[in-house]
Amino acid sequence: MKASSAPQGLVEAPEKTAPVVDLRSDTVTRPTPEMRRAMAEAEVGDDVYGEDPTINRLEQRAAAIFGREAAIFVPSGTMGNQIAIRLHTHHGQEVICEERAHIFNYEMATMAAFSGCVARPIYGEDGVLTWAEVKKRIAPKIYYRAPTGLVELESTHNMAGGTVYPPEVAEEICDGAHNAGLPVHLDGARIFNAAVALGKPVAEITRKFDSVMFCLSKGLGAPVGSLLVGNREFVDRARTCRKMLGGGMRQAGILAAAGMIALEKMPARLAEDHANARFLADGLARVPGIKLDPGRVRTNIVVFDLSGTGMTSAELSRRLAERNVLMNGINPELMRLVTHMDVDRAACARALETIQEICAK
Ligand code: TLP
Repeated sequence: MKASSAPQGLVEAPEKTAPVVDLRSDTVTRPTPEMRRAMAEAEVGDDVYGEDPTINRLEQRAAAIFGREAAIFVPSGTMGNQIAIRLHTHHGQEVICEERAHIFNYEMATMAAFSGCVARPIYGEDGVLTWAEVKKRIAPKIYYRAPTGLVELESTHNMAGGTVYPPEVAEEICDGAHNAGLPVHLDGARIFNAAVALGKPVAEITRKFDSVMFCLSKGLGAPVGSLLVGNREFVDRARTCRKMLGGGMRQAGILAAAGMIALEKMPARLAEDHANARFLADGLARVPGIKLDPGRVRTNIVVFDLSGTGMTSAELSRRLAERNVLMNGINPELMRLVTHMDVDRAACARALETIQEICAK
């Protein structure tokens, strides 16, 4: 057994060659043969000079798909979100977000380190906030209160189980925040999953946000990359900020070539991931000791409570990994699984059977 190199608390892919069902995240997908070919043949230039034609095409296409003036390619979703926070806020302000938000829990306090802001987290049922809740938490303009600088929403909401913002709820928050003089950023890492679940185009469901970050490297299957979209002035400033963070990537067209395929072709297959997640959720709901409402599973993420099984998530992860099924816990009671293009229905059925067998013992 090699020494573990996985981050603490997360299971590691086993060394065995038997087929692994990897449900840890949709970030684990490998580029398709078509993506690899496109990468090999990509026309490239120095993107820091704005001369990478493939990057330029990807950015223009992303802006068009979202109905915006401009977009910028960034190496990760985290960088895209943190650039947005930096550009929308000033040091000493608060950022309103849902308490399980990725920007608050999984981005290394960067909003404090880089933008000098603190989070004002609010619990929302299913990770979804409402204007009534947000409104109450906007800091009153009193000299001893840190002003609110930004409202941030996440859709789909990762840790709430891939939940989707109803467009009218998101729009009411955007309108209310704008009337209060506040910008709204969307962490839309999985916004194409939300769009598929709603049956509406991404441009429509994101139209009122000031900026949107979305990832190519999650359900869309690209190896690397995210985009930040907004108006021209915002994206021009984002370019400077990306450079500050070391995100100027030179011949990045190699990545954009795969990203272009992800953007154009992969949204059409996300419904399959959603159906697989629902299949898993339906099966899991029948396992004694596991608690979840399969009706709430609308995209590719399933979060379930396993405390009734007497196992912790770490123990279940370990026992599953011994049988080549990979899944991570969110905390000792909650487990998350994520479907994606590299796990088909048969693989999901095997994962489910393995959980059923372990829980029956
Ligand atoms: N999410 C990862 C982990 O960091 C938890 C995952 O496996 O789901 N926003 C959301 C909603 C995300 O889920 C993620 C990544 C990000 C932003 C950050 O994207 P990257 O990993 O590209 O920095």
